[in-house]
Amino acid sequence: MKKSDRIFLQALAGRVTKQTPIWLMRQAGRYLPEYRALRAEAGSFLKLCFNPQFAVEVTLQPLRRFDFDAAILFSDILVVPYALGQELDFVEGEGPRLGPLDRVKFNEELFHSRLSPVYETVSRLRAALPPEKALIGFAGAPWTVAAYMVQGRGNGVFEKLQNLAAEDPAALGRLMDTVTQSTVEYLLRQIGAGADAVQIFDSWAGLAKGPQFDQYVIAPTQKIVAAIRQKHPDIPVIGFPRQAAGHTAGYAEKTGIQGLGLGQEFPLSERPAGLCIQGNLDPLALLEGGGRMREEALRILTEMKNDPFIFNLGHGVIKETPPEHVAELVSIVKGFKR
Ligand code: 1CP
Repeated sequence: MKKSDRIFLQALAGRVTKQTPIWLMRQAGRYLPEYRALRAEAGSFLKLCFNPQFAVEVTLQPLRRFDFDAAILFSDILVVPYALGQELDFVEGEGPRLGPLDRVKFNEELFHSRLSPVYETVSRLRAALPPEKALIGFAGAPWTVAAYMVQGRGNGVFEKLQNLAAEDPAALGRLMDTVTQSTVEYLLRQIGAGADAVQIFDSWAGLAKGPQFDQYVIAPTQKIVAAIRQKHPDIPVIGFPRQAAGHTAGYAEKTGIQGLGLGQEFPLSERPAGLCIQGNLDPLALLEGGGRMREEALRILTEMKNDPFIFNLGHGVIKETPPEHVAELVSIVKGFKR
């Protein structure tokens, strides 16, 4: 068994694999009772992220239940602002809260020392995973991370980010540069510790309008991809520019990514060519299960039959999702002959 035998990596290398590889965004998390138990034991979400023993266990939980082809490091995109010196707290039942921006600064030593438990988690994971399973590292894209940093929380609108872009683009540019530089460092360390691929989550790419899209979504992502390719030409990068709509093809072409994550709203018939596609099943179909889930999964599998493709959702697993639906989805995907 060689690394190149990992079916997930074959798809990213542009091969049409006999079976369709599958993993799910947020495959570790609150829909699993064993996650909720460990989360309670750890006491807080951040303690879970920064304790390698807990983080390894939570990452592996979904793979013990389901035949996924990849594990994704258990962490969060907001550990980067934290490592840059911004206060971070996850409020029970509400979500992340970040402190003021004035202390944010890239101090290389402090940054890596704060994130060292994450690197330790990655290296333990690679050692623990069976050879046929890939390990995905990740980070938020600079635009999405900056959105939380400027807004101080998630609200889906991020009006403070929009105001900063309009009123002080130079300040936003400096913040984006800091986040871009530190994200490169962070992903290179994850790769050094054993990540087989990395995903860049740009969950709020859809908020970048007109010329903002090239400036704030494509350009920083292109820099990150180029820096990774320079040091690790064999490590694929998956970009997930959620709700990028008409900007999606330009993103795929200009950033230099090997894999493109598509949300459920993106029509597969309009997918860009020349790279591996990932995603697209509506998380609500998985929540509902039964006939609707089967029909939608088979529609996607059939449409992607002759292309390099990784099965996934268009966004994360919803926390009310019954785990049995996930088991059934995996068996539908694995049973589909290409
Ligand atoms: O237990 C809990 O209460 C915490 C819930 C939770 C979990 C399970 C959060 C808080 N983060 C995570 C893990 C996580 N986050 C992973 C782990 C790996 C996996 O997928 O299994 C990943 C990849 C993320 C990435 C992430 N965090 C994104 C990008 C993907 C997406 O969902 O769009 C974003 C936007 C975040 C921020 C965040 N972290 C947590 C929450 C609730 C949020 C969203 C905040 C908001 O906008 O309201």
